[in-house]
Amino acid sequence: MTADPRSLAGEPLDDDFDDLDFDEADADDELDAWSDPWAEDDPEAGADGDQLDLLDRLSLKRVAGMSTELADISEVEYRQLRLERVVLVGVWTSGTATDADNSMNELKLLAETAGSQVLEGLIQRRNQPDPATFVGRGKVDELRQVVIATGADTVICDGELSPAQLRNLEDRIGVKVIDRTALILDIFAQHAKSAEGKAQVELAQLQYLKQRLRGWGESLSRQVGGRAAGGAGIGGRGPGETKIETDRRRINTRISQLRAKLRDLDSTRQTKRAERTRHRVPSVAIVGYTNAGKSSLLNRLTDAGVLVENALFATLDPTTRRTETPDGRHYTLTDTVGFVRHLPHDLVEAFASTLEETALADLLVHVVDAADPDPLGQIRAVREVLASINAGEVPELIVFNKADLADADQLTMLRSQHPDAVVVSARTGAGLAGLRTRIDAMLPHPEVEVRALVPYGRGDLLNRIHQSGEFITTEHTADGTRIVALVHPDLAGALAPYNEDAE
Ligand SMILES: Nc1nc2c(ncn2[C@@H]2O[C@H](COP(=O)(O)OP(=O)(O)OP(=O)(O)O)[C@@H](O)[C@H]2O)c(=O)[nH]1
Ligand SMILES: [Mg+2]
Repeated sequence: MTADPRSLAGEPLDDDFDDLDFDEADADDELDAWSDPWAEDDPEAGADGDQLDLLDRLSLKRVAGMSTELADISEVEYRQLRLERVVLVGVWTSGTATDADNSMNELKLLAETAGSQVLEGLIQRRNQPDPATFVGRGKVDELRQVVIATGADTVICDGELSPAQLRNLEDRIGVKVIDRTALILDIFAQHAKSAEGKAQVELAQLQYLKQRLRGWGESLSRQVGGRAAGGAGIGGRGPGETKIETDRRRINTRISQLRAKLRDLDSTRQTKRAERTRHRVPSVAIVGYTNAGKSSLLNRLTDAGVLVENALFATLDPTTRRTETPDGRHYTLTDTVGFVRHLPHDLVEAFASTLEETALADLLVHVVDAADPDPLGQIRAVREVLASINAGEVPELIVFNKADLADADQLTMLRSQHPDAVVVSARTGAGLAGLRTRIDAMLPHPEVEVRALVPYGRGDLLNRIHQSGEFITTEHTADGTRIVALVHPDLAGALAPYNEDAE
């Protein structure tokens, strides 16, 4: 493999790891000092509704990142991310020291969710990441020393690295280096359960991998092409083809297969959606930062029994449940994948059909973890993703969750910043009645006012009004039920024979 043309040795030590870093002397203390919001397992953790597939999830925990089909593509070099003992590295370019800390803590949670043990965290203050080595070039040796001292087998960088950065760092440090994007993709791969989820994740991984084929180490040297190598395989293009080209071609083939499969799966979803639209069932999408309590809230509101876990990206596959407003109007609630700062673009693209549900919802219930160190930052990050999936215009109801955990000052601050928000605890159930009422108020309301005398034989019509419309008055008479109600046009049509307007 060609070395980076710029020699990395002998660069001036123009930048230092900041105070925040955990340099060798006090590394252990610093690491211990990290506030770890998940450090103590909460004995009540099972209390947010039934979780049908928790055991299933636990038993899946250590399964490596890539699916079997992929192993085929990657006799090459796709590295299964068996992250074991890792050192985290961040470059702090802007924002406060607290922001930098939060970002590293989040990286730590991501790494732990992927199943690795975090040995050390280093952060460097710099105007921008070094184009060749991410951290300053002078710092790479220092990083290498930390890796040796701790016995780490992987370095995880807090950002998206270019292929050249990955290659340079691996060459200089001598262990596997991955970036935040690969880490998130790995968690998604571990957590995907449905056929669609798996295909979406694999697609995103391949897109990511395709850009980085050259970044994956020395075994990707030029292969001896064609017959010289002992006979060209089917599809081999003869002498001179590089292994990278073959791999890229196979990846492209797999990508097309996955796209076709996802299109098929999407048509099933479209059918279901069309059904709901036809019946005028309003839809509410639960969105929010990962681990905010979206699934807990869905369980609380509907007894859905979906997985709740103190882990990032516990939910990947959408779950939709029917529920009703306090006065009996039906609507659907959908829980789906959580967001994160800098959600990898490949993932957003691969999950387009899942995320489309969100863009087409009548209302977004945006769940925010009120006990997080930076809830307002989470709101911004979620809104950015929403805008990127064309859901920026859907009406949004902010729900501050985990009110039982959040401190009173923070809640006061959040309330003043977002006076229209609802404060709840999915754990204790506090505020949920109020939330239902607010959802009801914000759902689209049926627009046609009808006055009709519905004969007693047509209880079905009254039932439809109950489920999709709103009664204003009802009066039982000898000839039937006299009603004034708001309904959708199709139901107004069905009621037309009994209309009393014409009198
Ligand atoms: N104390 C407290 N913990 C909560 C509350 N709601 C949820 N949790 C916990 O927060 C963690 C995450 O909850 P989930 O419902 O899985 O969160 P999510 O938003 O669906 O997360 P992802 O699917 O991973 O994005 C779990 O450990 C829950 O037990 C709450 O109101 N109070
Ligand atoms: Mg969830």
